[in-house]
Parts: sequence; structure tokens; C-alpha cells
Amino acid sequence: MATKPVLAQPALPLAEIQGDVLIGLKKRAEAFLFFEITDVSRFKQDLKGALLPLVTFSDVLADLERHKAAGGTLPPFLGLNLAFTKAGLGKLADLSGAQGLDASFSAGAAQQADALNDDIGVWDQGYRGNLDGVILITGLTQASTGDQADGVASAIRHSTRIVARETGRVRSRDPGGQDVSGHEHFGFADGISQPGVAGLTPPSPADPTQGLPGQDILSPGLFVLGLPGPDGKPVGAPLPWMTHGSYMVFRKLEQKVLAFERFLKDEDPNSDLLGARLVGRWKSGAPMMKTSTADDPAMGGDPQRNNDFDFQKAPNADPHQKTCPFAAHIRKSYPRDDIPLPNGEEIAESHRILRAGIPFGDEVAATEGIGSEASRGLLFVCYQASIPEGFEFIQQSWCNNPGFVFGRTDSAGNPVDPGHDIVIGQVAGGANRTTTLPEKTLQAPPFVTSKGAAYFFAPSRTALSGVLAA
Ligand code: N7H
Repeated sequence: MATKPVLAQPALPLAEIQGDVLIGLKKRAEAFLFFEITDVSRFKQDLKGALLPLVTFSDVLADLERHKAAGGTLPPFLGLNLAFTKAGLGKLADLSGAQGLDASFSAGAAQQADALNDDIGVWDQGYRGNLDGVILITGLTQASTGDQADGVASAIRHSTRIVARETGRVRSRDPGGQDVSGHEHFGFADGISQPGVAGLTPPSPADPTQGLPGQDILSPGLFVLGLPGPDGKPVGAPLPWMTHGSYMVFRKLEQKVLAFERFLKDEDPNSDLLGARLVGRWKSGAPMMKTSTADDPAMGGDPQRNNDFDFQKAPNADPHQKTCPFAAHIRKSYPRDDIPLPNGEEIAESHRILRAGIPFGDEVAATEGIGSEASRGLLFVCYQASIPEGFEFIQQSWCNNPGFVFGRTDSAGNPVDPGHDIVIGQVAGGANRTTTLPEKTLQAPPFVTSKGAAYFFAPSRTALSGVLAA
């Protein structure tokens, strides 16, 4: 096994990069305003006068993190970020000389829907028409965030039309009164495993290739244009002003919580165990690879222990999916050392994304039943320097692809076809997902459905204040 290189720590231009990209806006609630630009010159004025002064860049968040690490409390803090579709960018700047503009960003999420097995027929209307940009507004409460979003929408009302609006909110207590903060609607802790970023994530003295145990430190150019990529050279920006911007994927993913829970119970009397096997982590976040028979909430909540594992290496090697199915959500979406090629880990790491989503919708009410579930789920957001190599690769080539991971066998040496990721895998026409466990094959209807999607570019401070506002 090749030893991983210790990456140089480049000085990152944090004051240039929008805050949600590398660090993540601090969010207990988040409003998304999706807009169409109706008056370009007026929008440029609004961008400069009303929006830009509110945009939160990464330097501010890095200061907040330092303040928190030193024992300080976070002030009530509202954050705002802004990103544009290809159509929106094209209204504000000349894209004609762009070299190597991201092909999926150019095409747009609706054009890519078929390739990802998204059924655009069930998308909300706002994602099917003209869409030029999105404003992300984050804060401590849904009310304060909503008020702020109303104010922003009003400030740009003469230059835009709001075509869709979403509201996300972290969960706090489930219907049984249990603390579920930081957990998504199926009940699992989210936001645990993120890639480390050279220049930002402090390297561990014990292993400078990692930040927290198990968190490999990767090249910042995987996420932000113009920063060093895996070959050490700056990742090219299609136009000079796109330097220090990042591509953002948005997906509104509806989750059928009751149907998922019913499925787990029908398939296994130990439904918690089956759920953990299909996700790859217990609800607390404790990884199957480290505790395979019961949840361990202390481990789940401990960043020193909750991400420190591989799938093939000792001490917990699982070459025949006895502990964690190959198709478990976290094994499919980040296969770590599972790809049976000499550079398998490098390949897995070249498709990393920075996730920054938030749940939406209320807790399940007693009046709901299977077939009559209210709309709730995840407003999925991720950032990358390439959508085809980032989000789309994970969704299409790994989670939707029953043949991935390839080249693995059961304990008798027979080849295994792992099947779909039952959590987010998508099959054309909404057909059942199929997952191969060692003891049986599962067939499951979709529990997660895409209700809309859009691809954006989150520009740098220089671009927002210069070319795009001029
Ligand atoms: Fe996933 N879930 O609750 O089951 N995800 N995800 N995801 N996801 C992760 O490590 C979930 C979605 C990734 O580094 C955890 O933070 C749900 C999409 C990646 O080991 C849990 C939805 C895509 C990772 C969930 C959803 C991904 C990851 C474990 C939709 C990209 C990190 C907690 C409703 C295509 C893997 C954690 C790693 C982790 C869930 C969506 C990708 C619990 C419910 C669309 C890369």
C-alpha cells in the first residue's frame, strides 16, 4: 500500500471564498431564495448595494471557529451566500471565452436528470423553469432566518422574481421527545465525515496526512477553482474571474420516514441493526465497522473515534461484507480503500465533496401514515470543483450502479453484485432498488425522491464585486 503524501499547507485566500463552501455557514435554520433576474442592470446595482455587504466569506467563519475553539460562545449570527446557474452567470458576464466550463453545470441539472435517473415529472415547478441564482440565508431560528430572507427578497424585488423558496431547519426533538439535533429525518446523525482541506484543516501531529482520525487531508483544488489540485498545480478556472469560486449542487430530497421504518421492521426483527447496515452507521453516528452488533452513542459522538476506519485494512477488515454491506450508503458514497485497484484510495478521494445540507419539514405527526406522509427530507447541498467528478460521479457511478464496488467476493469466493444504495440510489422510472446482503437480497421502493435540483456556481468576492456587478 502506497504511503500517502503529506500535502503542503497552502495559504488559502479565505476572504475570497464564500463561507458555505469550505467551512459551512453556521446554520440552525436556512432559507433558500431561488430567483430569476428580470432586470440585469438593476440586479447588478442590487448585487453591489444590497447583497454583497451581507455575503459571508470564509475568513469570518474561520475567526468564529477560532473563537469557539477558545471557549467562546457563538453570537446570534446570520450568514448569506449567493450562487448562480449558467443562465444567471450568462446574464451578468460574458462567458464566450470560457475554457473548460464544467459540462454538467453548463447543461444544468434538468438536462442531467435522465443520466441520474431523476424523474423530472415529479419535480416542484420552480426547478423546471427559468432559474438564475439562489441566495442562502442562515441563522439560529426559522423565524429570524425567514425575516431576514423576506428583507432580502424585498431589497431585490425590482430586479428579480423569486421562483422557489425553501426553508430548512435542523431537527431538535423527535415525536418521542428524544434529542435528535444533528440527525436527519431517518434518525441518523449527519455531518460527521467531511474531507480535510490542506491549508484549512489542522494536521494531526500523530499523522499529518489526517486532520481528525480517519479524515484524510485533500487538495483544496478539489473544491475551489484556482487552488492546488492533487497534482500540486492550481485547478484551472474557465475564466480568470471564476478563480476561487466553487460549483454547488442543490437537491431537494424528500424522505418517506414511515415507509423506511416499516421496511426495516418487515425485513428484520432487529430493525435498528438493518438500518445501521444499510447506512453503514448507527443512528448515533457510530460506524458499523467499529461496533457491528450494537450502537455505541459515546463513540458516535466522539470525533476522535467516529470516523477512524477503513473497509479492507486491519484491524477491522471486512472484505466479504460480513460487517457492513458493500451497498451501505457510506460505503458506496465514499468507498475509502474498497476499490480493488493499486490506486483505489486515490480514486475514491478524487470524488470527494463537501456536504452542507439541512433537513426540511416537520417531525412525523400522529395523523400521518404510509401513503399520507407530509413532505420532509433533506435540502442537500454540496461543493466541488467538478460536478461530473464530484456529486454526479458519486450518485451515478457508485450509488445508482448495482455493480459497484466491483471485483469483490463473498466468503466462499463467489463474485458479489453489491446492488443499489438503498438510501439514495435511483433506478429509472422509480423502480425498486435491489441490494445484496450476505444472507438475502432486498428489494425496496424509493424512500428518497428528488423533488428538484439545480447546479450553481458560487463566485469569489472579487467576481461578485467586480465583473458580475459591473
Ligand atoms: Fe449521505 N442518511 O441519513 O442515511 N449520509 N445522505 N448523501 N453521504 C451520510 O458521515 C443521507 C446524500 C454522502 O465520508 C451519513 O456525515 C440521507 C447524497 C457522503 O464516509 C448519513 C440522504 C449524496 C457521505 C447520510 C443523503 C450523499 C454521506 C453518515 C438523502 C451524494 C460521507 C454521516 C435524503 C450523492 C461518507 C456522515 C463518508 C454520509 C444519509 C444524501 C453522500 C447518515 C438520508 C445525495 C459522501
